[in-house]
Amino acid sequence: MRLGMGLVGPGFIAAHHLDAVRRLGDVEVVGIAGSSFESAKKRARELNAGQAYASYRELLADPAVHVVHNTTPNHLHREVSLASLRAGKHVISDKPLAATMQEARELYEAARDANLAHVVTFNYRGYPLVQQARAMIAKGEIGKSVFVHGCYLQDWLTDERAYTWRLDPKLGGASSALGDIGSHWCDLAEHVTGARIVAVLADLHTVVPVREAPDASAKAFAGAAATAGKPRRITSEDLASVLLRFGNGARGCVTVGQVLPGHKNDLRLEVNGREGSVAWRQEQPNELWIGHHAKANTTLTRDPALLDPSARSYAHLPAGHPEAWADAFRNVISDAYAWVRQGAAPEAKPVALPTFADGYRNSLLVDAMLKSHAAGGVWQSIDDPFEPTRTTRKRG
Ligand code: SOE
Repeated sequence: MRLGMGLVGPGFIAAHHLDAVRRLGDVEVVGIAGSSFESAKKRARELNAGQAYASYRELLADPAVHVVHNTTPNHLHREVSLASLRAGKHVISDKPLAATMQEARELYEAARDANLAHVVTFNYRGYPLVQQARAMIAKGEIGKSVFVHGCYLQDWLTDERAYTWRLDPKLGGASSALGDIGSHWCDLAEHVTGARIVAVLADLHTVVPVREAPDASAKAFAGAAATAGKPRRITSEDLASVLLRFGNGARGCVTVGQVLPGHKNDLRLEVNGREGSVAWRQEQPNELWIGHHAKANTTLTRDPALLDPSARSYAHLPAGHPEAWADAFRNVISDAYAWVRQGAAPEAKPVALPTFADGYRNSLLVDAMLKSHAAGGVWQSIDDPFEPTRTTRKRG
């Protein structure tokens, strides 16, 4: 059966959702909804994305749409995802799952009980060498993990004339850099190690406390505005350093920032075990560094023939033909549609596919970091009352 997709919120990331879906070959792009009928029509033309709907409710009423991609700004995630689930649609939401921890929990509970696929685009899981690192750790190849560290650094907010809705707590949520990109790192660290972060100690900072940009709707990576606009006071963080403790005893730390010249999309994750280490960098995604103490270190280049069977299906080209961001994104979307085709049964969920449970879990982490900082930089444990990474659900 050909599945139909509808997209709500045709901004920066929408084109990549459409690209990923088209590459699957068996999904029809039915149409898109935006902030107005006019904007939907314009974007539908630009993206060749089927029909334009006057509102997202109209899109949800269309029986040809089976899966909704929610790529709205954060403050609309809850409303659109909840309405989609209630309309019986499978949902693929951009991260963060919602603007607040309470909203994320509400969405997780609604998804858990809905018998529908619910996916959050923690897309960095889709890289073959990320899956390779996960498989190696799960198989004990680096021994007991003792240290998990890295960073997620960008520079697109360096200029004080750069602005984005992500910096407005009403639209982006209380956290900016941590919610936008720290969230990706934490998800990846937990996914790769198979261990939970159980406590955090965070130091947050706003390097650029006043911004002068005319266009509040500017997209990520849009760069500085040509002219200065009215000054806007910024309260959310653009820089963060966080110490971490994992449930398996490992220690960790991560630095996150979006005002760091030269760093474009610099996500790095390293895990040191008692027997060896693995390290991966998003900007060199076809290489996995494998470190040893008493023999030579190696670099594993992405080669389907050399990958663990669990990672192999995430690599599509032979060695020497680099794969990157769009390919990893497509892998996550491909897993999402595979789950939909299996009736979204919890036991059929591809292991690497991030769900609303992971989105909720992630919001608990970001919330704990905000609390840790607000309390003056104290250890804050993660309040995780009901094991949300299990995708159990009530059967109706
Ligand atoms: C902007 O910081 C952004 O687009 C993030 O929102 C994405 O999650 C990340 O993948 C790339 O950078």
